[in-house]
Amino acid sequence: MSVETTIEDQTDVGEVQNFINGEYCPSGSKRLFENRSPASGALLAMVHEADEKDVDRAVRAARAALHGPWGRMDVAERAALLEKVADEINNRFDDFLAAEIADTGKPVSLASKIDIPRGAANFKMFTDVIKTASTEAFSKPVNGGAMLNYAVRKPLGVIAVICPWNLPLLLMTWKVGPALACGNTVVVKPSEETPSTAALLGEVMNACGVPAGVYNVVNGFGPDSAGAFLARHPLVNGITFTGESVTGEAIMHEAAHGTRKVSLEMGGKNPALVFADCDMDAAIEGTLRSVFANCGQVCLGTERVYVQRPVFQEFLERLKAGARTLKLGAPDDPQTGMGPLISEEHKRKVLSYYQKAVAEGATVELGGGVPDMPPALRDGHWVEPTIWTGVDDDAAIVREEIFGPCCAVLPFDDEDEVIRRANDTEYGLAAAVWTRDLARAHRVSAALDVGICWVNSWFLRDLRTPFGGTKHSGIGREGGLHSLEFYTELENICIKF
Ligand code: NAD
Ligand code: 6OD
Repeated sequence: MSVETTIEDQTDVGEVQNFINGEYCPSGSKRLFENRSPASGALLAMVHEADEKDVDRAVRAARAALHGPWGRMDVAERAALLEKVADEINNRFDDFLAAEIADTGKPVSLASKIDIPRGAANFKMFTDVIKTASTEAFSKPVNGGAMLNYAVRKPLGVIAVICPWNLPLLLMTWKVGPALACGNTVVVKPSEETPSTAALLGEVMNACGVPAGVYNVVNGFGPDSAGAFLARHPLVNGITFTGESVTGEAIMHEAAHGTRKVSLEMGGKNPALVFADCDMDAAIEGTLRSVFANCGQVCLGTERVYVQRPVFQEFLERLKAGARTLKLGAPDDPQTGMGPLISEEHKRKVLSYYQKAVAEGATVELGGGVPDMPPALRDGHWVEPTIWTGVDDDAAIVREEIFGPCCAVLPFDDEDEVIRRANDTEYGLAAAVWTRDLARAHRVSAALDVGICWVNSWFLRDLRTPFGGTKHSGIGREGGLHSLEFYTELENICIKF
């Protein structure tokens, strides 16, 4: 990503266009930017950057679609169409898989189990929810007659969906699925790093007969580009965002103009709490996944691991041994266990923390540098899985979100102490607690200031349950009925009779 050029400069590399009103459209300004493989640095495609007029056309197409056939469909018709979309994603599983692993560099073993199946499931699950969603009704006598109050659920309107690069299809459909199920129309702004699966979904929408203008995609960057143009567009009724906390704050600021609704899913600095009574095999397996899955680029991932002193050394040795077995390699190799970071810029950020750790006096238990990759992958954004000990709670690597394959392992003595230290952060997204003591599991999980707390697991979730963060990790909850709350307006109708 990043080098800008124009349409006239192009040779024979593939292109990713915007998708507006059911058609693929070139950039109005003729500006293109590169999409490169994070694994090899190879040029994958040139992406058409939407200018302000393109974004305006997309938003207006979305607004018009609210009043076309889409707006006249009942819930059952809409749900049937979205179920077709889910099926068609599964029919084109290999296309989505290839696009996702090319854009992100993530291993095929991960994307084929998590990203693409969830991309389809997000449409199915929310159609199930909307088909059975009810509203309240109250009737009572009044002045010799009666009144009936009931609520009707209406779409919010045009939804701006602004997405990150770490789980592109999964996190985009997590918002587009419920938004469409509720009868809204959407304009999606994928991350500039990962434009391909959002573009591919346009083909699926057309193939399934989703009316033009219901699903639109504009490509580009954040400030002074498609992201900012979309967030400030006055015809956008709600903005749903996943990404960095600082970006979420800027978007919330924009949303204040015109009093638009926002849902923000943002950063984290998530703790794992490993008690001496845990099932050690499960704690090691879960923590290896929560630290290193997707090269540490999961918002729910663990970057602080608190381990009770009696099992500290055993846990550390086993975590290191497990991390040593992670095979770094090409995304399409089924044996690959860990891919690269998303970009050169992100690699610089992660490596700056690797250096800071040393400067802060950390003991580098594992990794801490750049791996020696085979020639075909040398221009990718590779870093080593890294584990530190010997740092205080106020070290930068313990306080700031790194979003890389690394964690600090810190000893603790008792429950109250570890709860206090786990909560001592500006973030509040997720936590994992490893213990066999049921009473402790209930006590500790309830005491943690987070949106989701796993006990003896990680990344396991029923999609009908609330998802979101506290403090700087976000505002609002999505998932199941909670998504319906965000993507709809409730109107109270009061009838006197
Ligand atoms: P980012 O904030 O840099 O970008 C996210 C999106 O916002 C991109 O599409 C970007 O182009 C756009 N954007 C940037 N500035 C904008 C602006 N001023 N106006 C409008 N749009 C703008 O985030 P990222 O680097 O893509 O993702 C990594 C971050 O996302 C990490 O902090 C991670 O914790 C967080 N994240 C959170 C969750 C969650 O559910 N809480 C999930 C995944 C990722
Ligand atoms: O599983 C989900 O629905 C979800 N929102 C996951 C977020 C992962 C963050 O990187």
